Amino acid sequence: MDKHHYYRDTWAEIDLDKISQNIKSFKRHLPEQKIMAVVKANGYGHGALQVAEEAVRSGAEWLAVAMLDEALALRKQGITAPILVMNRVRPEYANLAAENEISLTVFQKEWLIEAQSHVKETKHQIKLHLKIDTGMGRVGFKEESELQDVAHFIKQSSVFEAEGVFTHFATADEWESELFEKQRKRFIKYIDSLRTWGLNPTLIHSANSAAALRKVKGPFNLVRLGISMYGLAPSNELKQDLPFPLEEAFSLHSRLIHVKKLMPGDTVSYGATYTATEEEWVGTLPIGYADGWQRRFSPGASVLIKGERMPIIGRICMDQCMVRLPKRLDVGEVATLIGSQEAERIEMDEIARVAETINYEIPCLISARVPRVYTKKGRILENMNVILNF
Ligand code: PMH
Repeated sequence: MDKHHYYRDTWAEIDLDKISQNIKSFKRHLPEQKIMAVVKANGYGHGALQVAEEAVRSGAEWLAVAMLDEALALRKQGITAPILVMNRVRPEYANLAAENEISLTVFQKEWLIEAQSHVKETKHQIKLHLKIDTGMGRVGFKEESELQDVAHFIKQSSVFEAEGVFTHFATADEWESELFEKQRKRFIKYIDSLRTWGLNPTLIHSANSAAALRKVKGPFNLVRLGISMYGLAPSNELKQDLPFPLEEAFSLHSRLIHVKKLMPGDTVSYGATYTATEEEWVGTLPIGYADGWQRRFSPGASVLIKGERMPIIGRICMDQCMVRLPKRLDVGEVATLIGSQEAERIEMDEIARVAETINYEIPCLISARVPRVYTKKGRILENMNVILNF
């Protein structure tokens, strides 16, 4: 049996050409900057390995993930590009990271002391990116004195190498943000301080997608691209004024598995929240909240069948949901939940709006139960079905 095959009638399609186009657009937009492709959370639900490969092919020099497990998985699957783990890895695993040529993020002096005590040999230098908290309030050095101690500690150490220094913006996706400017200035000040203490990390990075789209100014040489690489805008505000078009890579599809006629008064799904007012046709799709097609999408979300919009009705169940059809349609008909059919389109942002959340959350939560189909030049390259891949 082909371990990557799938048998269910629901699948996500990831158009790798779109990822490539987005990266190439950024390279034209910011020719002086290196690109770090952020592929944490299984590539925002798109597939970390496939996105990482495509990103590197398209000119990204670096990859970023949130945790060591994600980085090791990429290494195991043959990815050789440099990888940064952006969150805290336990100091006792610093060696494991170094052996796998994985760069780590540091934002605590104690971390360095502990990590050093675990390092038995210095064959592999531990490559570090210093994280500065300039206003995100999440992780990062805040106190100048601590940073100064750390700078000296690293300078004197034969174990550690300060490969990079970075910060993260909290409001880069808002045009009129004072905090954004404050963070930018604070970061530049920290970089200057590091230099006076004799530490000159090669990579200096601050930008996420939003800051990269608006070309944040400073002595920076790398941008960390997540959401925009997948073709989604970081906010509705920035979406109104993009410097180049972003191409959505992710689409979601299913097929009608049942079609029936309702009589006036018949109800649909748990809680009987939908009641037919006339004779109507209803179709069932084999996708539900366990697939990440969340309960809060109904009422509000629609699907496309034969290029026409149709509303999801009643509560979304664990494995299924129902659609009001304009007429009798055949079992097997393709329904697009995110993506295009003929002239109609359902954007990720439409679903995010219905769910009162941000577009980031939607593909991230499309679960492992939904097989991913990878396409390039309109042809299927690979099917990935985690469920059967054991
Ligand atoms: N750098 C860091 C440190 C991040 O946490 C993220 C995204 C990115 C870069 C990429 O940002 P982008 O997708 O806007 O381009 N992190 C998160 C997060 O923690 N929650 O939502 C996005």
